[in-house]
Amino acid sequence: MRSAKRLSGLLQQCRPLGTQLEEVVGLGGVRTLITDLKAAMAAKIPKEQERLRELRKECGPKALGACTVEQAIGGMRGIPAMLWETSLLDPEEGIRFRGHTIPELEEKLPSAKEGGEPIPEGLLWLLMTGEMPTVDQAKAVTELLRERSKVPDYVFDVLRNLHPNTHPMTQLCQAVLALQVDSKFAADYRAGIHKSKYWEPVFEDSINLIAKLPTIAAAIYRNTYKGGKLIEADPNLDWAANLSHMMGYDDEGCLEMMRLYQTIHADHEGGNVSAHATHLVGSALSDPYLSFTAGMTGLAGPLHGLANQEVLRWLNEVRSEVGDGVTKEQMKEFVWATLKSGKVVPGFGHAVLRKTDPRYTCQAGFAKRNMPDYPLYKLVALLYDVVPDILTQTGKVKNPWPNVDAHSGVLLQYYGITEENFYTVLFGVSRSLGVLSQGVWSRALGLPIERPKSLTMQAIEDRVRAQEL
Ligand code: AMX
Repeated sequence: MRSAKRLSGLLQQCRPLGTQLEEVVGLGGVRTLITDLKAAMAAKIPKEQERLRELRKECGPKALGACTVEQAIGGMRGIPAMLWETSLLDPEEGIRFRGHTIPELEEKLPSAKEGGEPIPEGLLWLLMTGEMPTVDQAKAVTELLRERSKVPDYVFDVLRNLHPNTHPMTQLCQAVLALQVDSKFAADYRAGIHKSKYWEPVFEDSINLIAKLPTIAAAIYRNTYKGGKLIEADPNLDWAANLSHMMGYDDEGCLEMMRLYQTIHADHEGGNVSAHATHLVGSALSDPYLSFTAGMTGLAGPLHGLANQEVLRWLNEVRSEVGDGVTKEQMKEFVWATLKSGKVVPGFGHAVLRKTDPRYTCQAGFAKRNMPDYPLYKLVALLYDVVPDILTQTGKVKNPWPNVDAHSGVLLQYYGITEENFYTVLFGVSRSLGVLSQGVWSRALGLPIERPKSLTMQAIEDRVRAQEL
């Protein structure tokens, strides 16, 4: 239980930030009603720093698990070797964001309208502070992001001057790198900021970047597919709905879909390529623009985020070969043909999950509610009946069930966003919420530069031989 002294310490932490404070002391301790996200973070950080210090002191030498030769060679699967606070993945149950499952988020996060889909601003509050936000707190994040959403002209210039065939994910990376000139962390570091304060400019950079990503993504979309005619943000819309609006999609259903899409793609613990790359590069004290770009170049790989583009391409191949009324038998043949040609079935399998991805289930639920007769939805539902059995028959696939990417394209296609090469950009915008929130905590907790040990084959052979003697 927190002492009165501790509580007053927390309040002192927040006061200098000029926030109107309203704390309620209940059985669970302090539930903050502060609507300023940075002040809420400032109130949380000292307690978590203390918790980590204790953990290190008390449990530092304890083992979390061993590393086998197979794991060292096999992409470090299952080695518990990273601290990641914003989410945790259970192989059977799927992701929990700060302890909450996806169905819980759908129920508890504030929405833009009564009974509507959650808004990602609420999730950002949850990821940053660990607390489920009130409606006012989520609204304050919407405001914060709106205030910082203006994208400088030089970013648009960079985008306009790229080769017209530049992939949208490459464009996203270039635009984020162009923004890096404004990094507050890089400037403060040059000026000699004390390490106990790193988290503050990292927080500012992260919020600035998250705020600008919808405008950047929409500009990439409009430049690449709509002749470069950009659409201004609507000051009455929230962060995700504005992304849809600036892309040119104002249908109420599409706004709701975008809110849900941007919420569920945000985080998937720390070991996946985009999260780990962001974390690794950030550990060298590269600022959030540099580290997020590293994450995005990883998300652009077809075994990771680009799979949602690949799923659509693959479904289009099915449709052009077999037509819309494809039967179960025809689908089976198509899946086997894909495998026999040495390719993966995109949207299926996972390095950690061993059941259907709850992000898939959530999107399937949205499709069932909003587009039950859409042929592509039916086609993806047919895949669910066919693919897992075939992947199981190969005898080597550890998880034959669909992942998040198997379903997202269906939702986007339904609302007219048909350009599948763009899909991973939408994934990337959402991913910023998770990896940048963790980035703030990594600096607040003073996590060190990452530097695992590597070995040559000779060194592995020598170590194993030495154990056998
Ligand atoms: N289709 C065909 N083969 C598959 C497969 C699939 N969907 N999933 C796994 N396999 C194969 C692997 O390629 C590997 O074959 P190999 O031994 O010949 O190299 C074997 O099964 C064992 O792999 P695994 O341990 O089950 O999976 P993994 O951890 O090595 O890889 C993943 C995980 C996601 C890369 C893999 O399942 C895959 O390639 N899936 C298709 C691409 C995809 O949907 N990616 C998106 C994942 C979610 C995300 O990050 N956004």
